[in-house]
Amino acid sequence: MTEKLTGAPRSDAIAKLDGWTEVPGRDAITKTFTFKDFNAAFGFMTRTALVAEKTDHHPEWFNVYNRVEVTLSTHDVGGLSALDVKLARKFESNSASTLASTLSPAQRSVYPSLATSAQRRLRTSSVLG
Ligand code: HBI
Repeated sequence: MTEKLTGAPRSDAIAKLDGWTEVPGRDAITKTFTFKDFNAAFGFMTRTALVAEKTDHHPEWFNVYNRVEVTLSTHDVGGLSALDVKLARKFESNSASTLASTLSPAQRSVYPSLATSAQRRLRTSSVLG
């Protein structure tokens, strides 16, 4: 059973995350991710949505153009839990690996039909070396 984080375990867990801050008046953490454009932001949301679904733990998020504001809290326990910390880490690793945010418009135009970022990454590395 997931339990709410409190005291030192809670503050230590937040301190180890990169760029997440506490939400005033809520037992939750938040981070705003900024990408090159909407394409990159939505690619990030697409992949992290699949992670959330797989882990059965979901973000509260807001997207406008290249910005994704993410808030994490565990509704079942009414506050921050280890599930939020774990999902925060997955969001961080995903934002770093969002390839669409690194491809130039010219490069991206070469791969309009690639189905997955993995395929895109494979093709790009072979092209870009
Ligand atoms: N996502 N953030 C968050 N918090 C929850 O408590 C939660 C969830 N996703 C699914 C989920 N709980 C299920 O266990 C059901 O309680 C809906």
